[in-house]
Amino acid sequence: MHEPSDQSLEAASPPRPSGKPQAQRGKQAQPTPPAREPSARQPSPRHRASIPSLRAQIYKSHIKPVWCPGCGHFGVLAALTKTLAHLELPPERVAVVSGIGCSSRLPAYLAVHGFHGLHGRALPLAAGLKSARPELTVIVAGGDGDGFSIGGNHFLHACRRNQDLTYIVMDNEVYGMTKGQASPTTQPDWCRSKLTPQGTGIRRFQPAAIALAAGASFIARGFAGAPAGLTRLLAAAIEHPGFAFVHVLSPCRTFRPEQQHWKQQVHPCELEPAQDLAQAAALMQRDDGMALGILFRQRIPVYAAGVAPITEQALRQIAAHSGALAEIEAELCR
Ligand SMILES: Cc1ncc(C[n+]2csc(CCOP(=O)(O)OP(=O)(O)O)c2C)c(N)n1
Ligand code: SF4
Repeated sequence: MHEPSDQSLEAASPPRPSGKPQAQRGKQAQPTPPAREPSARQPSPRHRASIPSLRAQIYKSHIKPVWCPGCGHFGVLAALTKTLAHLELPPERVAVVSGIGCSSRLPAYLAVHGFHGLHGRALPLAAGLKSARPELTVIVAGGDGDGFSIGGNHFLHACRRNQDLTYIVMDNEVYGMTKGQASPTTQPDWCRSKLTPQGTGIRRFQPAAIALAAGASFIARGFAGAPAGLTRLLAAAIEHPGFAFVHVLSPCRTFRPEQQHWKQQVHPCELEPAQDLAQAAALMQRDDGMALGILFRQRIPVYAAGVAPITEQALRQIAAHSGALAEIEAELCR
């Protein structure tokens, strides 16, 4: 896990405007950051309009992305740093957790806490982190391969658990990092991979509809090529109390060059965000996969895993059972 640099911590803790509601995730009572003396870095009111883009820089690490030129993931990185700046989240209060893939490199490029985990295992890692450190804003990032293939099981359960996490999936309908194999969201007749020269012939995974069916309380779709809209969606997702899933169409320039046409194909979602399941299900049925916006939003209880302190009594119970457990183990290993 890497930690935000001292410089970013220093630069990134502006006093929260007193009237602003505590919009941070976690919604637990949070200590107010100590007031800071005005510093030379604070712009004059005359320059205030440029604050978001200037401040977004402090969330970027010194590491230069190794993504191919034109990769959609650049747009997601830019939108995310702008979102963090817009929400005025101090870097030391944010953690970005990922799995493996080009998209999963995201934490390295951010100056917030980061954990680059195992393929498909970002969500359970993030669930553990959020349970142990509920005051953190925990953002999970990865690709369609990472999240819907090897990590598909975790996706379903994260949706239904409704823990306060934001999950950004950068969907390019391909495994970019391993040189272009079909992923669960690839069209069945896509035959440009040597592994599937005649296509997979398998129906596509429908991320938004599956998230709805699995119980996600916030579902949105953004486009990496429209960073302003994506920034608004990410801000809404981070502020949503509960599991917020943001499906981002993020083209792979190298293995899916035809995705450059997505710019002409995306369109705004036709409806206000659906709030009841039947309305959302009807919207999903008509969804062409290119509609951008908040598709579903619902307030339901947020799962908050109280990390129960281990009591004396619990320890005694464990000790009492350990003899029996040892016997079972010996029986099984015989
Ligand atoms: C357990 C395991 N299986 C397979 C891999 C190989 N692998 C690394 S990244 C990846 C897929 C990445 O695709 P995606 O998540 O869609 O991200 P992208 O690279 O397209 O951004 C695979 C299969 C691995 N690292 N670990
Ligand atoms: S292979 Fe595709 S997903 Fe990976 S960095 Fe290159 S363009 Fe992006």
